[in-house]
Amino acid sequence: MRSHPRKSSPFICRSPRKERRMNVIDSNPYELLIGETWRAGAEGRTFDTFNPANAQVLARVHEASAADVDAAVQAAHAAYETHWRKTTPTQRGKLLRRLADLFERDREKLAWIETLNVGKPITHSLDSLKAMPESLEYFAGIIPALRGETIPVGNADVLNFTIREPLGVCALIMPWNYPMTLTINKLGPALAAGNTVIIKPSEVTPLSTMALARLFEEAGFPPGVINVVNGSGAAVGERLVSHPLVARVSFTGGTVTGARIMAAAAGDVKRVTLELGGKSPLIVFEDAPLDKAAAVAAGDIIKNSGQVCIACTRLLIQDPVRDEFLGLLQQRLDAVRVGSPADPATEMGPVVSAAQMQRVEQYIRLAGAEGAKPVRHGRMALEGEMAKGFFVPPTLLLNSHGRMQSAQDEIFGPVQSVIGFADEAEALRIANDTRYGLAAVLYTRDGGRALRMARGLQSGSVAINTGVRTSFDAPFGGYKQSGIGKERGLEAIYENTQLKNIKYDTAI
Ligand code: TXE
Repeated sequence: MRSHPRKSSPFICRSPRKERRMNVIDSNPYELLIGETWRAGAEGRTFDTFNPANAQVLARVHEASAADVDAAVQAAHAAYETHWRKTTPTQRGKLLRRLADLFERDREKLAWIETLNVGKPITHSLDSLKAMPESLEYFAGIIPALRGETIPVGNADVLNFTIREPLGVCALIMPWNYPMTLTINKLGPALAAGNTVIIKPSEVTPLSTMALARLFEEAGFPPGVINVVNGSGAAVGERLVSHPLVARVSFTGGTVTGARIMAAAAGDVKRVTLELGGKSPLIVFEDAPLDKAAAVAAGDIIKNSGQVCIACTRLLIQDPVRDEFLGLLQQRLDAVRVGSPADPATEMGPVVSAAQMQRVEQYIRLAGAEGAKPVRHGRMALEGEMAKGFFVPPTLLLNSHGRMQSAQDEIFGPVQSVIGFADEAEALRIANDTRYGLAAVLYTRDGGRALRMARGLQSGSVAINTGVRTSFDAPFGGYKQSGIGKERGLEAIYENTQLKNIKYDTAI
């Protein structure tokens, strides 16, 4: 039995009506999950986590010490060696399906927690969690795909074949923009492949993961298979990534942090999967359905306040249709309701933190200084305590060009640079002129041009005449400094394994 079980849900406001008050407070700090115990950090330190819509403290969370990180790794290693690596695909599949059912049962509650801690409008939180049970079931279902093959080698007496094996202990380091969906996306394939895990949520948004962690035990996962440690990247994250018993690190976050993690993991040649930043182009040719393209452009800036790695934050518009396209886009952005994430009518909430708000505002000022023209849109409804929230309105940086710093750096807020181009060659040149390569969208009715562009774009995902929307069953990952490796789909489960070649001389 795990120690200190909570008697009831720590989230005291369960009904949507009450939650509109935006105060979900547990007087006890959230504990760490290490092996079979829920416990405080060994050094007794805690940190606060906030509601970005009103800057109020939501809860306190125990911070892991170096000794706690080591204990979590030891627990995950022991669980892997003693039993988890020997489980059958059916046993692992059953547990993942049970977790999927429990997630579905608690989906609304988890969505509210995400809304309170991240600041996403509740309609968006509910929508983004909808596919999570199916994602867990998908990974349960593809475990039997972990097969090897027989290889006809030169000697007829020799049987040569491959088997896929798990890696061992995996560290899952999470960002703050989609804490719940990204955790599920990493957790599903890691466990399906037979690894044990340690999750480190972002210190900015730990709450929904802590609520999810309560379901692991209920689903029947044995102690040590899933562990959760909280704390800063510099202390807890770095310790985890450099631990010799950690075999693989899967990280989603900023490119600078990704490079640090890669360097820390290099010491003992750990596997790394890095899903990093982006500065994705949306390219609109003169023959495009402009209204549809404007809807996708507006959606990308509004959704999660633009804090989405695949958001198209560079709008490349062919010169003859620039004014018409901008008119349509600005009309949409002017109508966006910015306000309380708990209100179902709200389309855009705050950004995640005061630091992120300052960073975004700084970039808007920088764009002005570089010669772009920042124009703010949206209808802000910020009454009462929300006046203290971290809100930034949807902002277009008109008259930008591709080499401006504001058009090169990932801003991670509701901001888009608007850049003109004359022809296909120029569009491709500007689109590829960035250190990132995560996603690209293009709108044109010319099929040949669409395919030429899709081939030429240096990007891990390309969407033609539709927005980029990731799904759990299709591979996702960046080119260039947007990352290494693939998540989701079959590739994700392979990424969590290593391939062994065995040969056997049958003549002996
Ligand atoms: O993320 P970090 P931050 C981008 C976005 C944003 C910028 C900075 O541009 O403005 O990153 O955000 C942990 N060893 N994205 O600073 O630093 C950290 O504790 C191990 C893009 O919040 O990348 C957290 O759990 N771990 C993005 C996680 O890494 C470390 C999503 C992410 O933190 C660590 C979020 C270390 N040395 C931000 N340092 C996307 N790709 O979707 C930090 N961490």
